[in-house]
Amino acid sequence: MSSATPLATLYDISTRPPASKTCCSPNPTKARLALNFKDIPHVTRWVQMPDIPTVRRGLGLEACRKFADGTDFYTLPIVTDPSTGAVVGDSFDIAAYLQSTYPNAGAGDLFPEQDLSYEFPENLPLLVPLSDHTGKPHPSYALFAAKVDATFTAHTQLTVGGFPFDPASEAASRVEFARRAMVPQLEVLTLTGDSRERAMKTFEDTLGVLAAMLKRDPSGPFLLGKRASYADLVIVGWLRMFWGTLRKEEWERLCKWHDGGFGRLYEAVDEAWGAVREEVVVV
Ligand SMILES: N[C@@H](CCC(=O)N[C@@H](CS)C(=O)NCC(=O)O)C(=O)O
Repeated sequence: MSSATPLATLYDISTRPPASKTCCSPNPTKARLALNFKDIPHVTRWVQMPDIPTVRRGLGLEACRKFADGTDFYTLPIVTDPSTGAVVGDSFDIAAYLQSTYPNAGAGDLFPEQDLSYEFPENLPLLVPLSDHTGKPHPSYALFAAKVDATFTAHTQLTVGGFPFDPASEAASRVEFARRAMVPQLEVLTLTGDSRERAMKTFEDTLGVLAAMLKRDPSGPFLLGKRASYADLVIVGWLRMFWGTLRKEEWERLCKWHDGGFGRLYEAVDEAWGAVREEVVVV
């Protein structure tokens, strides 16, 4: 690759400066982890939350999510890859694109064969899905990702009080989130005291099934023991959200739940592939 080759770009949601240290949106994180896993040189472009629809439409992409009322929900991540002309606007599609375009790059196969059957906790409320997993490549991974999304989404009320909004768009983002939740102010949703403790306990219990999967191969921190895959990156994308929003003491507890599997997984993935590559000099 010559220095003139334009780099891939990851569009991520801007958070409190420096965003490279505070970013914690789960789906953009999954895309970052996949790009770094594949060792694809790229730059990160931070997008203010209210600008996402304009940026997405400007890149010629339709919305891949809908709000509960059926209207378009414009989201990130997006990855553009000038070496192929690809513009991909869904975290799972990005991982599948990287695997098919760069099969042997970086740490290798993102989708190795493995048993990802995940007994979905039955008591989880059915939420508007973040993605439609049907018809995707790597179907067992797509289904697993959809279930992991639902598992963590059911507990996002715990993240409300701590989200590191970028002050440049914080006021507008709060108004928009309150509108979506149909509450007068976002603060109304913040859990405190006993209700927060109960929510933490339910969260811990719900994560038991995933924790058991992580224990199947104790040779390493990943689902496949020593070998990481996209399934681990999906879990860590979500853990990152809780890393960035829970109180410090709560995050430390989460890391220790179920014999510490989530803490070990987060640390291993973050250390290997978590860094934000704001600029990469290619020679
Ligand atoms: N299915 C999409 C979902 C993407 C998604 O929900 N992104 C969230 C951040 S994690 C977003 O962009 N939210 C924008 C907003 O809330 O306005 C994917 O996997 O990429």
